[in-house]
Amino acid sequence: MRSVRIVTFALAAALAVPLATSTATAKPSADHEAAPHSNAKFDRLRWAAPEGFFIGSAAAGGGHHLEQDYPDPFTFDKKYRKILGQQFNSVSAENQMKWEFIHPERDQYRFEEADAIVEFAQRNRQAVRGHTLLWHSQNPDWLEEGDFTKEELRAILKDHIDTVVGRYAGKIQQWDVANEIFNDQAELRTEENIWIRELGPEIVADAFRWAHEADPEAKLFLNDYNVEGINAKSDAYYELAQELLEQGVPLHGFGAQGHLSTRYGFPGDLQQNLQRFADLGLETAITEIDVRMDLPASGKPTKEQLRQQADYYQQALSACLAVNDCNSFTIWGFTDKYSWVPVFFEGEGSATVMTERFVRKPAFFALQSTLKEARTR
Ligand code: 9MR
Repeated sequence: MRSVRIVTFALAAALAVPLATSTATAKPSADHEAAPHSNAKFDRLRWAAPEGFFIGSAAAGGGHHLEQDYPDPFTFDKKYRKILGQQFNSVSAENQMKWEFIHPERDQYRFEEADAIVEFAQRNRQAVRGHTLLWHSQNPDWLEEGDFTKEELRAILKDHIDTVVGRYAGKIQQWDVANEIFNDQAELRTEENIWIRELGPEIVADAFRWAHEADPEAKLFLNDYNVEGINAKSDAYYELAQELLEQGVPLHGFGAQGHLSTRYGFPGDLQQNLQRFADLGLETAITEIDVRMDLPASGKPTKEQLRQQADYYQQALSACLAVNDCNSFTIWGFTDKYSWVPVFFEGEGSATVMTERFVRKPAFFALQSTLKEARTR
């Protein structure tokens, strides 16, 4: 499915003046995009961050990108790679470690792209978030449509976890072991999720155990969307987390993805929600934040929309910074050029912190100043 991409080049001109103020050399013109990415260390998000705090971005590639008319962003967009390396001290594989990508045939793994991300991260002294091992989506046809016995399926999952987690052992900071296992009614996805459907809910605990055996250093996470606030779905995770911990399952963290929209209010109880997981002894993380909006006919967000977006990013980051052991905050891409949002939500977009031409939006500066403030506290 191809869909319309909203072109927001005009934004560069509109935002040039206010956004250029942080660097003395920035020229107030549409093509000043080269200037703001100065080499000044303190100008970068990763250097603004407090000691031990990880500010990350998805590394764009695979998934919806395969249907767009540009080459693989992480592999081929030099400017994109440069900013990814400079600004962030954590990266997540947007699609490159998902089953359909990394395990396209039963007896065939495809590691090139995932290897490249891990190597890039090591070169740039970045942590890596691994995503993901047990999910209902983006599974290869050979798996979803295969005719396997329960024993075979169990062995397939264990082999996958041993192989993928084992390959990057010691190099992945956090793994999203189980992704989106509850639906929006806060029920376990007992039909959609092949593993839970065929092997029962206990398979979730096994996935954590196998991942832990394969890489005892990696922190193992549950991860989902619409679990930012306290609601039925995050309650379901809270209960599950307690059960797993009581059983001695190596569960270490809870990730709230953070796919927010200005259509809905900011989840004001985010901090309180993260805190209750922290109180269980878990780490927490914001793993995939973006803040989409309904774009006007011009395709260009208004100043007020950008201000509101900056406020959402800032509030989310502040909530994480306020909770002990919320040490990782990842944005789901840093540029609108490669955002999944316009591809999946017609009429919505501008969800990331930089325009398609890498011009920083108010949201970028909101993150930067919030990090700096936390560092100097
Ligand atoms: O950003 C990803 C996009 O490229 C893929 O096409 C899409 C397919 O489902 O998945 C996107 O990433 C998702 C992530 O893996 C899990 N949480 C929701 C993210 C946005 O859909």
